[in-house]
Amino acid sequence: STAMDKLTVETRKRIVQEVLEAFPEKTAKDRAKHYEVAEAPTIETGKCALKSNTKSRPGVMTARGCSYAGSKGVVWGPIKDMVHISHGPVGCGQYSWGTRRNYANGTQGVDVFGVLQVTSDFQERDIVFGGDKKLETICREITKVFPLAKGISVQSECPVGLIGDDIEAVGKKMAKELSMPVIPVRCEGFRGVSQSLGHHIANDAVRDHLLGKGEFEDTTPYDINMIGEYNIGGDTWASRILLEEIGLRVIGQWAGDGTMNELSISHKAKLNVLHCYRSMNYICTTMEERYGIPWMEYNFFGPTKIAESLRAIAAHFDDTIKENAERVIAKYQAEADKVIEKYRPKLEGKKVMLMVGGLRAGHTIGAYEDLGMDVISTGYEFGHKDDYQRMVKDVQEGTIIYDDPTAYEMEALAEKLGTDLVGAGVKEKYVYHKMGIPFRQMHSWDYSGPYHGFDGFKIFARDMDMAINSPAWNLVKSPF
Ligand code: CFM
Repeated sequence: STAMDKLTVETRKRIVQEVLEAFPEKTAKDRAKHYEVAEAPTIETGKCALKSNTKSRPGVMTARGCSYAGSKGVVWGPIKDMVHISHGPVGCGQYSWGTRRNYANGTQGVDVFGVLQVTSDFQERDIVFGGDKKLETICREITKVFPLAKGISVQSECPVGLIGDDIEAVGKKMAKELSMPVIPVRCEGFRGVSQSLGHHIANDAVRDHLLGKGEFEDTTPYDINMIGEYNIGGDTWASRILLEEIGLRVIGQWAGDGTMNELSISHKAKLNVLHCYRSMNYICTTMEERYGIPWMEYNFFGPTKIAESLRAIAAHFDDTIKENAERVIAKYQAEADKVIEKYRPKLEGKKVMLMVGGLRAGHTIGAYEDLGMDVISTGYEFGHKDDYQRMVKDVQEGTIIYDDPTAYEMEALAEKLGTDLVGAGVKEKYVYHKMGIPFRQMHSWDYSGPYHGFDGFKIFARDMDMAINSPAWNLVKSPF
């Protein structure tokens, strides 16, 4: 590290302190524990000390979601040939409807059901007398209206747990009556401190109700599962073609554009490749323990990380696969170089501030760097210690890392750091637009995507250029 880097570290530490000074003393002290300014030894060792995965501080605005969001929205929702019931009042399903943009092949409402909002729409009488009878009726209706549905999941909203409904008993009864899995998921929103516990609960429900249940004899030495790939704007498809092109066979997509059967036969795979560690590490360790299937992480954001990941994946297989990987990397590198040549001059040195769920705030750093951009601050909504330990190895010295930052902290930092681009979610987006700061949604990719794979990198580069270099910024003046 150079003298310049040391100066950056000191300046950034001072900026964090200034931002937190606006809080009452107790709050400032608590929030300070959720910050770290990256220095060389931390980056080398990955020993990030910041506090994470704790309750958000009452009275400040957090970007976090809930357990139901983590189960229904993230893990279960994308399994396309099942009907997922948002069980409880209408709002949870209604206001999260269609916002994650996880694409699926098939005919919606006929053999795939992801775009539907199916809810038990609790009324006062359901809260008073219980919703179990209603749930039975809904399950029967689903099999009539959607005869091609392969199963049902019951995604509990808060009141279901509060009033003590026995959805497990309903699930058993209905599974028998309807001859298909009816899977109760105890993902009531009040559980845990964020959507993260919802991921865990959802993984456990998949483990208990689907894992290992399918039959599949026609295996090959090249069978893998893609885990923690959700097909946001087509991400899973852009990833999958690369894995197929190096000669592997994907037998299970977890869960983007995935089917119930794929999850049920996944225990027959030779390797699990894991994109989103945060949301699906649980099922990988379960499959490792139960079936001896090894797992490894990969990162398909930006050509540098894609090439590294393809080599690491190929290393688990024979020379043919390894040679294929080199050929595929060389083929796409030429394309990626053209993309970099076009966009890098317009994006070089731009300062990026990120704040996304539990993976992308770290995983996308390489893609920005491929375009010559600097991620100067980043953090997760709900990451755990192991996520930050992974992230810190990928940041530059002086990068401000924050955990579960409040809306105020983000805005103050964006101003003080002279940020050129903010990447976060829809709750943040319009605040920055009003501040005159370019913004991209890093959850839904706005209306764009995919961003995974070589195909995605082209779109990523174009979108970042479009946001930052739009002539609109010269035509408006923010009054704020
Ligand atoms: Fe994994 Fe995700 Fe993410 Fe996530 Fe999410 Fe998401 Fe996310 Mo939004 S599963 S942790 S709970 S990569 S929905 S597709 S973008 S917060 S960083």
